[in-house]
Amino acid sequence: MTQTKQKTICVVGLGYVGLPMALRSKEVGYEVYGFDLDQSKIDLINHGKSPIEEAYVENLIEKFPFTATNDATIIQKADIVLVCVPTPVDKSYYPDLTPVIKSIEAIVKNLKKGALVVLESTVNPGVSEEIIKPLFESAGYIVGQDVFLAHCPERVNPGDKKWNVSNLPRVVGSFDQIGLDIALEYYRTISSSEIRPMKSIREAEAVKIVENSFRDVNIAFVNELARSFDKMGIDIKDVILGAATKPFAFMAHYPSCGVGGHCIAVDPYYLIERAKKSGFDHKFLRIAREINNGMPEYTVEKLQDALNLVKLPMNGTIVGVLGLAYKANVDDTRESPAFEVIKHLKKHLSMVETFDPHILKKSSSQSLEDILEKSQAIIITTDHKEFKEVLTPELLIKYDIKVVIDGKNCLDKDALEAAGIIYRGIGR
Ligand code: SAJ
Repeated sequence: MTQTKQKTICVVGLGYVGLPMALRSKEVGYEVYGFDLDQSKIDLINHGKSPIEEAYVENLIEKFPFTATNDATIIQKADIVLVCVPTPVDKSYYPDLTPVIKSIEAIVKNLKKGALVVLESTVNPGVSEEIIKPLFESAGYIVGQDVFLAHCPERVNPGDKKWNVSNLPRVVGSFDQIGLDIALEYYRTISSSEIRPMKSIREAEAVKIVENSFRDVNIAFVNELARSFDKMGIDIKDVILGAATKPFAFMAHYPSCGVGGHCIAVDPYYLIERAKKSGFDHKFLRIAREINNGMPEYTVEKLQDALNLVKLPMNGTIVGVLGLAYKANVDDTRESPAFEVIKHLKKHLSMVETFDPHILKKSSSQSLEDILEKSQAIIITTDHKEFKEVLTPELLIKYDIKVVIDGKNCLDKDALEAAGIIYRGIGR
């Protein structure tokens, strides 16, 4: 513990990744500062309030307060700087490293000599070598002497009650042994699990991209199956649950109205684009992305087929979209398929109502009853517990909801159909 007390941490980027890291570092005894551009976020943190709906953060933020600021000179205090900023893609799905580059530029101007800079943001193999290291060298730093660089890909899983930064296994890579050793000591102080040193910083960068591309292609696999089984009248949820009884060599994934979030929907593009520069085309990753990106439109096609059965046109029908978050029980809308579903509904001139109990500010209705009152048909785009536990046949009949499109296969198909409601899931 004495070692940690001598070290100061500065976290650059106080979001889903940076905030847990700052709080955990304070909890184990480091001196901690946070740097962010968003003044409203800074004010909340400095008043012991969490700017995000995340249990781990909400539990620690009052107990382990730290100073947040938008003054980059705070970085001068740090022995270890963690870069935890977004790595999105632009409209044409091209990687956007602007937040990372801007963060490194601020660090270059304010770094204490001999400090360690760890990039936690997800990037493709090569970013540390080809972009980050040159930014330090062009400012006169000698990497491995004046500054040490490492990569430890974040593994934050929003809403996860079990895994968090205090118990997650991590991987770490660096350009040199000193940088690796400092990083290993830090991460072994904050996490009780394995911290695996990687052969180099490139392997560390590749790990996260591989983890998330693995998930994306497996989701695409079941999304394609869903479209095939819809034509053959096979219930894919039943098939997946059946396959999941196999105790080895099968890992269940589930079809849905789309893949959202700042990880799975984004990370494969980083690898696709970088590999292209080395002359390799990731056909399989590209096709998986196309399949997943096609699910919102497919979901709206299912609504169209169902409305035909009750002689309701898409044009003018009021459709309630239940859920704006990209996954259950979070308030994060990044890359959420709900917005693609809404776009396709509007293309068909449907009237759209929205309700998400975790994101009321962006909802047109402010309660479940309100949206059911207004809607003739509904699409479940997020499987929040507030929907799964409440949307019974009785409630839907009370509000005369004739058609239910279950974009997350989270409702009881048989019960709804027995009540005379037209139910369509994704692959069931
Ligand atoms: N999704 C499906 N079918 C599935 C699983 C997910 O359609 O079988 C959809 C979700 O609805 C969501 C998107 O994919 O829209 C992403 O879901 P996710 O459960 O992967 O959630 P994320 O984006 O929070 O992913 C995080 C990732 N963690 C990190 O990047 C550190 C991912 O690596 C984890 O595998 C994932 O959590 C997890 O396992 O929960």
